[in-house]
Amino acid sequence: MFSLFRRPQQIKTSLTKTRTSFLTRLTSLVAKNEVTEEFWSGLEETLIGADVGVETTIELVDKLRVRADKERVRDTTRVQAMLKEELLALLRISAPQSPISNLQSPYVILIVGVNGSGKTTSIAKLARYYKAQDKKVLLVAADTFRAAAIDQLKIWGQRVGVDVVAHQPGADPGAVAFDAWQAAKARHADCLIVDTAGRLQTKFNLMKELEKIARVLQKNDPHAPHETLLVLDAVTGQNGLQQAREFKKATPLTGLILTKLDGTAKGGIVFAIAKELQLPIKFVGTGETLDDFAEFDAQEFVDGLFE
Ligand SMILES: Nc1nc2c(ncn2[C@@H]2O[C@H](COP(=O)(O)OP(=O)(O)OP(=O)(O)O)[C@@H](O)[C@H]2O)c(=O)[nH]1
Ligand SMILES: [Mg+2]
Repeated sequence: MFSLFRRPQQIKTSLTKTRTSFLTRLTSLVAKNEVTEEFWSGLEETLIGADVGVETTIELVDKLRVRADKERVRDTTRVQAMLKEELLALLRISAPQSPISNLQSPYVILIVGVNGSGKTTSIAKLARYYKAQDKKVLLVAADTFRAAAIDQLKIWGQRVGVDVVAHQPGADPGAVAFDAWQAAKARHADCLIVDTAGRLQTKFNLMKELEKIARVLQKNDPHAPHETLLVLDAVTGQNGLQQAREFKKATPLTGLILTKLDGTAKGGIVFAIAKELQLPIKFVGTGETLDDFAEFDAQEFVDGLFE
């Protein structure tokens, strides 16, 4: 939809590392041209190697075997085509992007994730994304745990040209969020994006803090936050999936931002995430600059793996 934001082939380009390793292995399997036991176990290894995950891989390959039997498929290239179809089907839960409704002003997006996953950078990218749609965006520095985190968000705010609401380091993140919501209302902002801490003394504290921020926002608007997006670093692969499970237990997530797709050969994690968490991937980070951000597109993603 907002094509001004998407460079052609952006997702495909960011998948270079994943494709190089996945497609090389797949191509040599398919070249043998025989659907044998060895072929199936090779396919399993290839998928697990791309970090599709053991559970998701086994289910996928079982499904393909049943289909191949039923449709009397002997040809490996046909199996490859079936694999592409099944991978795409796994991603079909991906919801449409998050259109900002004028009815929910401000539209509140809470950004959560472990430290270093790319939250603050993604917030800057997201701010720019909505700004490009003529939305007025306000950022909230609710990661008050690290002094540098507040400064970092302010610098991004300046670069993107959006205001940042911040308190002193160590301040109560709930109080910052409360004030920021009031400021957003007074300034007629369309969208409020909340940066949160990725690390506190304990994981328990972190989850409690996220709950508290949400609760405080709800004092202003019972429907806030309208979105809670988990930022996940694709490089961390299956560990990222474990983090996602923990966040999902603590906060009602509405979707994911998958960062650093450009830095990993394990882009197959996308399938494990979709399958296991049943959460849509809404955006992907494809590099370190503001431009390196795209709406997730299942078709482009799967095409990018095979071409
Ligand atoms: N290559 C690449 N690097 C990224 C991407 N997104 C973020 N990064 C880098 O990842 C590092 C951490 O990003 P931050 O945005 O500071 O992460 P954070 O989650 O806010 O970290 P904390 O505030 O410590 O919790 C930075 O060096 C970013 O430039 C991406 O899509 N691709
Ligand atoms: Mg940060």
